Amino acid sequence: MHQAPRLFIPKPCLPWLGLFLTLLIQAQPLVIHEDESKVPSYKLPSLLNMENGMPVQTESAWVHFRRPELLEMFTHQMYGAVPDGQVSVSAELLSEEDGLMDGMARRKQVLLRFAREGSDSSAEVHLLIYTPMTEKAVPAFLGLNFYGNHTITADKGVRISTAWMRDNPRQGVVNHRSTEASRGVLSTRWPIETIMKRGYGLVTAYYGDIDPDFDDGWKNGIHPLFYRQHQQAPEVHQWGSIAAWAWGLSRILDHLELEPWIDHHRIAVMGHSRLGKTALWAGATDPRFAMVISNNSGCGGAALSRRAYGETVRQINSSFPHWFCDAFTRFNDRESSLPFDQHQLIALMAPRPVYVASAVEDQWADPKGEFLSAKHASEVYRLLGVRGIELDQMPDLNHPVGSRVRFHIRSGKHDVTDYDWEQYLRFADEMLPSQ
Ligand code: GTR
Repeated sequence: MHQAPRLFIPKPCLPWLGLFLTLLIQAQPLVIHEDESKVPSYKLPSLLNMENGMPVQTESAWVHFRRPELLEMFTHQMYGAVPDGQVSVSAELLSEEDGLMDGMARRKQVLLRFAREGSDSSAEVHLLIYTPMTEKAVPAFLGLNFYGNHTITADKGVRISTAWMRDNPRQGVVNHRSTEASRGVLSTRWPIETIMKRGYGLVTAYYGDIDPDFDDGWKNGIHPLFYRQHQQAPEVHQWGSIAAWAWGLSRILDHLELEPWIDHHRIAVMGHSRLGKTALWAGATDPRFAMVISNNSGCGGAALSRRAYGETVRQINSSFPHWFCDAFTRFNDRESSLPFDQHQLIALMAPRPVYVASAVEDQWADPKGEFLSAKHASEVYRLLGVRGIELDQMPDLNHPVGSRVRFHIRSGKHDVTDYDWEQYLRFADEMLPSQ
């Protein structure tokens, strides 16, 4: 009888062989495309059928059954659950000044301190609040920023952040710390004077105050405040950084409920890119946000995962292993087996107004996938008796479409521009009218 040849591997070589095979697998090139013809055929999971197949035909069935079911799936399979834990928050007013911007605006800086009894960890979040000098409380935009509050304005009264930052010498961040040179470097993204003139407040905080944006094994930021004894890292279904930033937005909203010049019933949460993903998750988890704005949020935000166009699930989990919960890696290269897709995330905002904005040169974020999400989510808005997006095709450039779900694709790159803000302000004028 013929015997199969046996491969003899000396025992001491086995660990090296294992390492070699692991490296070989990891070295597989990631298949990333920005080519419409390579989008796999896919079927989106249903919005208006329960997981057991039961149709969802009434507002009550959506509110009480389908919405919680979807929220639960996104929580445990993607963004991660916030663990139980009693964290105390205290607020300290650091400064308050009136009559800024030719007498038009006031500025407040408030420090929120998070602590937990028995834990050495704590976190400090610096809020920057601008409001117009009106006599009544105003609606406001709330958004996290990428490099500290002082980068959104040249206003010298704004404290320079001392927190850890991603290095960026061009923007005045050296050795992971901001310098005076970083003041105002991102001001084009925050047209504060226009926002004030239009009668809105603007509230921001540095996202790294809540959780520094790097994979540090979960030692810093807000996560350790929630650990049980001897716990070192979040569990497989527990929160990543995006969920932590979104949690931080909700805590800021708690504080805004106490701010006399802000109408906390009319807060639009907005964010760009990874912070656009964060704004969407904040809107999904906290219905107190009256409006949600996603600017170029892409993969893990507004873009449909199943299209695998531009950034994919594997790519995002590899580049940013700390953004989502560990369970999300199970869907690397397996987008079609995700039990949900991002149109369902947008639908979690319904019937609140939601704006999804794309840019034509931001193919990495898959503008078409962002449009399709917004469009499909509109099915739930219809069920709830309001209009979303009725259009089937991507609209022309710089031509916003939709009612309570609105979308535009503008010319230009991955960024937040005056054009974007003009649309958000108009949307807010329409959807957050004064009471
Ligand atoms: C990219 C990432 C995107 C987006 C962006 C950003 O590197 O691939 O998902 O979030 O960063 O936040 O600027």
